[in-house]
Amino acid sequence: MKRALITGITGQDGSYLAELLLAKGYEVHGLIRRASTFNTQRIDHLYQDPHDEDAKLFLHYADLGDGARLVTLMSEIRPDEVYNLAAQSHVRVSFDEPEHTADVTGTGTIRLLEAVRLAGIETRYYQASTSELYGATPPPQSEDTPFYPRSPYAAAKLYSYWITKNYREAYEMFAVNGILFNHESPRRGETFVTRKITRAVAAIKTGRQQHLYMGNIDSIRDWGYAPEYVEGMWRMLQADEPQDYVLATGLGITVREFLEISFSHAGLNWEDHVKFDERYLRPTEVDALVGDPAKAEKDLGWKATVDGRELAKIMVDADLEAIEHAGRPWFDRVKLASWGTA
Ligand code: NDP
Ligand code: GDR
Repeated sequence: MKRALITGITGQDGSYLAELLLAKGYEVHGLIRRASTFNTQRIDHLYQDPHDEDAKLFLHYADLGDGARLVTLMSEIRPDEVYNLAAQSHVRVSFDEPEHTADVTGTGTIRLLEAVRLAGIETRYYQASTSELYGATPPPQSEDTPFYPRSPYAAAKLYSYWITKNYREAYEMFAVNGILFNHESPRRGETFVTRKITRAVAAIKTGRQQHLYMGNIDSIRDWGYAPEYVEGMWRMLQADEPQDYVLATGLGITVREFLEISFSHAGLNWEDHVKFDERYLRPTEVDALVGDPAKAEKDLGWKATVDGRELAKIMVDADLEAIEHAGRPWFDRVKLASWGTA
């Protein structure tokens, strides 16, 4: 049985990846942050009593700011595969908290890579790199396109990209970067633009909200469907050689078009409800990201099947259903979980 360690398991991607690896028969270990309230909503449906002999999912308190803890856990768990998905991942917030973002999203990566090295284990390492690295470089963007980061978040991820590559070359580690374009789902964090829109559509449709305040709606993004992207992460670690790959759909649409599709899918006109608020603008914007995923398709047989237009409808339906059922859209059944070790 293979053993995997996922940082960021409580996030959108971490939850889908945990599902995927458990379905493949892995023993899965996830790092969670101690918080004053439960933060495991996205994985509560995967809960297994750790006293159960058949338990395959285990959670450990840790933070990417605590290098010693990472070394201890890496030595104890000795995973075959490590997926580093943890980050302060919000671009707008990174302008408000640049130092914290650098520490978690940048320096956190070297702490984890050092933990692998110091534990002296043979493991395959996945780094969650991003299309934000391309920043001001116009599309289409591929593995060969030069980087031009436009935010503290992207600059921190640039460090993580290069240090991952450096550990691959310096220590012959199987360490790869997945350069993933935006990917979304009903589990997407509520302050990213797609989910902000689809939640508002559901609230407006059901009479709970009147207006939606937005920033720059001219930017273009290549939005894909998160469950398909975690499959791509896994495939990168099963390859014969460690290489970096772009995952994208190849279709770019504007935020405005995502608004139009989402509102009209619910029988609404977006222009009746959307207002501008400059607080959602960024000091430097990334105007257009559209990926070229040809290498992943050729080498890994990976291809996105859901694009941004389809995704908007999936997410609106899920948020409408969530309101109807006053619950979480992605769970068939929610188990009462008590993960803590304390
Ligand atoms: P989320 O923001 O949904 O999840 C981030 C995860 O990181 C959460 O589990 C969070 O924990 C954890 N985390 C944050 N800070 C720390 C810390 N100091 N120590 C340990 N864990 C921490 O991100 P996504 O799932 O959307 O993305 C996964 C990764 O992929 C991120 O690195 C992101 O930057 C990157 N990425 C995402 C893309 C996307 O479109 N989704 C595209 C390209 C890259 P908690 O739940 O406690 O907050
Ligand atoms: P992004 O995602 O910055 O691409 O980073 P986000 O959804 O936050 O923004 C996409 C675009 O929408 C514009 N926008 C708004 N964005 C938000 N959040 N809120 C608004 O009100 C709003 N109005 C307009 C933004 O300006 C931007 O152009 C995401 C994150 O998941 C990163 O972690 C990841 O690396 C990249 O995708 C790829």
